[in-house]
Amino acid sequence: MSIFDELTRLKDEVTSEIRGASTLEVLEETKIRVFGRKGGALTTILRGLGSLSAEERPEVGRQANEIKEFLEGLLAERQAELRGEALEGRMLEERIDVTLPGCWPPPGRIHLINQVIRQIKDIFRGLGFGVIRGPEVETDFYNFEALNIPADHPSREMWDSFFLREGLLLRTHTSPVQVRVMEASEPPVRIIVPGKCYRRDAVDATHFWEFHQVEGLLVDEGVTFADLKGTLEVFARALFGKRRRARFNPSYFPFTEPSAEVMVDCFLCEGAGCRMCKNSGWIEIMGCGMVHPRVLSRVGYDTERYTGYAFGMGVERIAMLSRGIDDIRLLFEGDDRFLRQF
Ligand code: 2U9
Repeated sequence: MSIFDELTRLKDEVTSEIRGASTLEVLEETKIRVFGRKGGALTTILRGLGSLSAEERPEVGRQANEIKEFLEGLLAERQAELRGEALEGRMLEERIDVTLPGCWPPPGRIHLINQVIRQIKDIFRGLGFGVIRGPEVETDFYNFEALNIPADHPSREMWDSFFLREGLLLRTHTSPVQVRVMEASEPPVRIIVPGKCYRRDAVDATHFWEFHQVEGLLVDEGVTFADLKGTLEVFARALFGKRRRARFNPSYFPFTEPSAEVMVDCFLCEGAGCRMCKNSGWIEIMGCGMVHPRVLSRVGYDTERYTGYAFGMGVERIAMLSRGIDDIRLLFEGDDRFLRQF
């Protein structure tokens, strides 16, 4: 076979190979086989030009180069075609429907405890009380001494505490904040103090080592137990319903005298007796009393001129009563299946 026939055959063969290449990989193999520097069919022919006779060389060279250019053009064309097809395939495969509804990040919500705190705050704001917060780490003085709870006095047993280093502890109630406010200002004082408190209580359905309180304090000239009763009855009705009645049972706290626990008639059975009120018709919602004169004089208030009342409630208790929850631990577990109900 003459060298010209060989060139023609190569051209025909490679042309149909390129046209028939179904993938870029197959095309690449063909390219290497024909144009590869080492052992490429066309490369070998071009390299061999030197050994041809002087008459043959120019014509063979011309034809070989022509074929080279032709095949290179064809290869590039087919490559572009295959690339286009591959891209189209990927576009089809990865097509997204932008009209489908997106996935919705669940919006956060306010924890039930903070919902109840807000409710309580709103009611007392409407009655002219300011809202104050204070430190959760306290000194023995502010948590106990200033509140007429001396060291070694049996009444300290009412508050099992978490003690920190050197006389510091986690506050067992928010009362130290009221002491600090009284120290810093003269009457009239009219505040409520919401916040977290800590007690070393054994955990059960109604006790947890951390909990929330809202306490209140009002000090002014001429404040009486009647003001306390009227205010807390208004509060109880705002929270538990217009028809509620409040009752005050005698109690004891070192920082108030006299002291009382506040009962409302059961909002479930209207006082007839049920599981909620343990058949008594009444539910205890908070404690209160007239601020002990010793607490007032400790902060330098003139006890001849000023009297005051104070009250305190456990927010978890209020939340559980009003929402029918029977285990306080549910409020601290952070399980959204429970919390999202509220
Ligand atoms: C000052 C003076 C008096 C706050 C008061 C109560 C009654 C009370 C309990 C309710 C449930 C605590 O969370 S609980 O266990 N609290 O019954 N708290 S009077 O008296 C004060 C506070 C501060 C300076």
